[in-house]
Amino acid sequence: MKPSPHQPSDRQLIRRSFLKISALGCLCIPNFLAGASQTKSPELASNLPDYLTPIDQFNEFDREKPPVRQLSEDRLRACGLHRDTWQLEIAAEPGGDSQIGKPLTQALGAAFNWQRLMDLADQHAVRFLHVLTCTNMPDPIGMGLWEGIPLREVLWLAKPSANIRRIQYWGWHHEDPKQKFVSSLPIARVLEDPPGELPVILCYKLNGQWLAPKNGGPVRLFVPGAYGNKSVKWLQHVHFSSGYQAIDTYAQWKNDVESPLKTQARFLKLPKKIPAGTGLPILGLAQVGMSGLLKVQYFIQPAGIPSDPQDPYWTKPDWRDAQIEPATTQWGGGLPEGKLPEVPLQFHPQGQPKQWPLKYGIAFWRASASFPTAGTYRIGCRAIDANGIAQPLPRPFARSGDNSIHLASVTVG
Ligand SMILES: Nc1nc2c(c(=O)[nH]1)N[C@H]1C(S)=C(S)[C@@H](COP(=O)(O)O)O[C@H]1N2
Ligand SMILES: [Mo]
Repeated sequence: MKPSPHQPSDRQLIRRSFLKISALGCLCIPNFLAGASQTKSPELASNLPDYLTPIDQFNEFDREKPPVRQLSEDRLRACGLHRDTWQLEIAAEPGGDSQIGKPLTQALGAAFNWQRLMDLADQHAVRFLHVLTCTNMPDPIGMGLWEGIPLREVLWLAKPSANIRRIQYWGWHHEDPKQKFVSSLPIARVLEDPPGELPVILCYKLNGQWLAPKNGGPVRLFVPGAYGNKSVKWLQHVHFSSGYQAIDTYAQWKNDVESPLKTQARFLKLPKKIPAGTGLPILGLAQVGMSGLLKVQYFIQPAGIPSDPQDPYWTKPDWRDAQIEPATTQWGGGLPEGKLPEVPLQFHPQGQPKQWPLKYGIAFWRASASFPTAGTYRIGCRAIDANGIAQPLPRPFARSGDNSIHLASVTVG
């Protein structure tokens, strides 16, 4: 199927423009900076943003028409987008040969609901910190503390027994087939986790609050290690399938939907212009993908130097190490006193992270540059993953996660 013509690109969908030139004349990613106190001094980079993005500052995708955030409470109830009315149907794919002992469907009066979810949550609730990123957006959507129960706890209630290779799942979509957004996963990803890997969850809380409709609530799937397209919002249907292909809507739009999260670095706050003779404070954000994060680097060169077509991955500039910020104890994100509510899976019982930077999290980084003469400079940054491989390698292709090198320009004098 071709991408339908009414389908705007991911970049057009984002409601608020993500990269803005702020009133301070600096390149800013507003959602990550909203928590940082703003200052007009040259020490722009001295305050770090919240590690967790406040809920109202997550960027939103408005693919649904009309958008879910505009629906009245009554309408939300009628659509099953309220905790009192939400239902999840779990069945075999019609026409397929998957064998399920106990389909959880509305027709059988057996659909899974909020009360059953909460009963399971008493025993099985887990939390983890994870960045949400769209495949085709250079900057993350937000960094969240997600809570839910492992999806497998619910799938087993349906007594699946044979001919199952994948699950397919989708959410509420105005009952308009053109708006249906289906994703799929290999059944193994749901049933079993390698030690230390995070489970696929039915997610009902973000940053300690019930998941709001605009963030995919009351229940969305959250698939750790994947880009956002696997984390279907307003989840209402799961099918077991013996199919072996990713039938995802997002794949039909020409995306690589099986791509694990990539490691990459971005500038967060960078003045466009600084007086001659002053240093340049640089604040950046790194996204920690499947292969971890060893370090972040930056280069500065006169803007007049032409880019080298023989060096598309910018390996030749004089790269220097930046400094990665250590773990915080004030996580922000609207949590009371910035404290994590209960111990997330990636943390020791005493509350420290088991590793830093957190895999599938973000890390802030800083550098301070000085310039010999006035002029316009090109500045770039990149991440080196824990295997020692520099961004955008080892996976430089588009449509599998944007990790192109972030370039910017700074005028001195
Ligand atoms: N139901 C539904 N879920 C969806 C989508 C969608 O269009 N419909 N888009 C996906 C994509 S491509 C991304 S990147 C994330 C974005 O999550 P957000 O809207 O919470 O930022 O949602 C995913 N889940
Ligand atoms: Mo996306």
